[in-house]
Amino acid sequence: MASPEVRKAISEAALKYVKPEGKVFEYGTAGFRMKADLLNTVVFAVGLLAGLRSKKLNGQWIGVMVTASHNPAEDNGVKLIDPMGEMLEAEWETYATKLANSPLESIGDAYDELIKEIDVKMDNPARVVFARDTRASGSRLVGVLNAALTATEVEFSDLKYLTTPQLHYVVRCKNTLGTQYEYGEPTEQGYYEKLAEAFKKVTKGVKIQGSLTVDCANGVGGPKLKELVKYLPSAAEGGIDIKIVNDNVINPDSLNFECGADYVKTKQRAPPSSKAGVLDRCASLDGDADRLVYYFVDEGNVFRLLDGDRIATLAASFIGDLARSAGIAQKLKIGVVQTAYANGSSTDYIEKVLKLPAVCTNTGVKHLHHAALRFDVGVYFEANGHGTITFSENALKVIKSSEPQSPAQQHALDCLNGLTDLINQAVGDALSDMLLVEVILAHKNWGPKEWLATYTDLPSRLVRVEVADRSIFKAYDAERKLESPPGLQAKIDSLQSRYNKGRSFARASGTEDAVRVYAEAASRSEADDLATRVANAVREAGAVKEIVQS
Ligand code: NG1
Ligand code: ZN
Repeated sequence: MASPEVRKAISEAALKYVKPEGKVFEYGTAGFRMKADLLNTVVFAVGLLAGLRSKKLNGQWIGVMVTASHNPAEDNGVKLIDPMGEMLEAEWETYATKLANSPLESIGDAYDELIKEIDVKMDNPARVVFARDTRASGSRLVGVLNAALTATEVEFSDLKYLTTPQLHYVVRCKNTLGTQYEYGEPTEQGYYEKLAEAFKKVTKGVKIQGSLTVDCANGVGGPKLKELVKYLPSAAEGGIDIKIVNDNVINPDSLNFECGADYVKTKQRAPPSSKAGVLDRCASLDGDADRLVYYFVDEGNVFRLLDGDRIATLAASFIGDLARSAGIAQKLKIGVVQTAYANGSSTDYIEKVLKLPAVCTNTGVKHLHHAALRFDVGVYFEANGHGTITFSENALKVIKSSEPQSPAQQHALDCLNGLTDLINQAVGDALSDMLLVEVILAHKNWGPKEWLATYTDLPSRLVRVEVADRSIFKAYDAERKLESPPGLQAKIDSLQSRYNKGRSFARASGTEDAVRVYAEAASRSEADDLATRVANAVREAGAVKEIVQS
């Protein structure tokens, strides 16, 4: 039980907020995310829970990130980060949901009930570190977080503005400091130094050609990339010639507006502001810099997207080659983890050309991350550009302790070693992923055209369908099939069988009030047609249910 002082402080602090009437909150794949003005009481609840999570884990640091990623400027969100920089353990998502929905008048009781249910030792210390993206509502929400942590006597550190992956990095560093798993200096500067050091190691002997234009979605990635550039070698010294665009964090409305990774991926076009020339490498981050996509304009003036699937295949092929050159391929189990949104051609390429296992999981990086941990080297990316690579303890041991038999083996081992530092193993990180792509392209001596030539994407279409109640859409088989509403899956199966290389599925979004329909097929018109037909079937099934319910 909380002490009477803490109970009193919670009640007094909670009085300042008003819970939006009739709104049910749910901790989803991206934490809580919605219109920023609805979030006060949710953030308050998350603050209370963060302290409990830390106490439960004997005072390890827990992270709280205030961001709504690629959502519009008027939204915001909040999510918890576990000690190793990973997403919050699934069981605790239900506690977060419970606390966020508890009436304010009795939030102290709900807090005490949770302490009992989770069996938290209240004498343990509690430590929380938090940060936010550049949204205007962030400072108010951080104030709410501060109030919850103060009321519950939690030690906390406010790191102001950070990218989401930077906070994940700091959390992992803080909790591994002084142990054999030490991950780096637990500061923003430590993050830049670690990346820059690793970048120098892996670019030894290679030259990075041309320039890279980075669209920062007018989010926190802009100022942070500018900072990172200060630590990297200049183009003249063998570094990357980085041109930063869409880095306006002064006008809050410009965030993610007609720019950023989500815009580029979903619209399949460059931001209208783009001035890139033919074959220029371009990249887009999202609003909190955990997603990355590349693109370019080819000689025929056609826009070409290089999405998360492309980054995954590029990285898997490079690491596979390095492991072979280093003579350690037999000792490392390398695998790629994707979701159902991965283009079918990328999966074929992984299995048939790279000859690596490809695993499909539910949407949401936490699912991919866990599946990746089953490999020695687990490459995981969502098609939208969110992902990273994990190295098992065995992989690190093999890479660090193998005796090279030749200069070529030495070079490959050094490069692999550098990669384990360059890659943010806690979470998908657009800045780290960007350096990784640049390094690989330089090693392979490839421009974006050669990268694109590895395989040909099947034309695909993603449609958002609004239905009365998305919760009736229940999926299974890594969300590739629907068990409810009844009859819908059979309809989708029958539709997709009519198209050459047709594949389609529908699932309820975890972050928006909608059902998403994905379709791919051998030609653009077939993919569009299949998507339209499946979307109609979803709309009908949703509407039928609505009538049944009323
Ligand atoms: P939902 O809304 O559940 O489809 C979206 C993305 C996920 C993931 C989460 C979290 C797609 C199709 N879906 O989830 O991949 O990134 O947001 O941000 O891109
Ligand atoms: Zn994001």
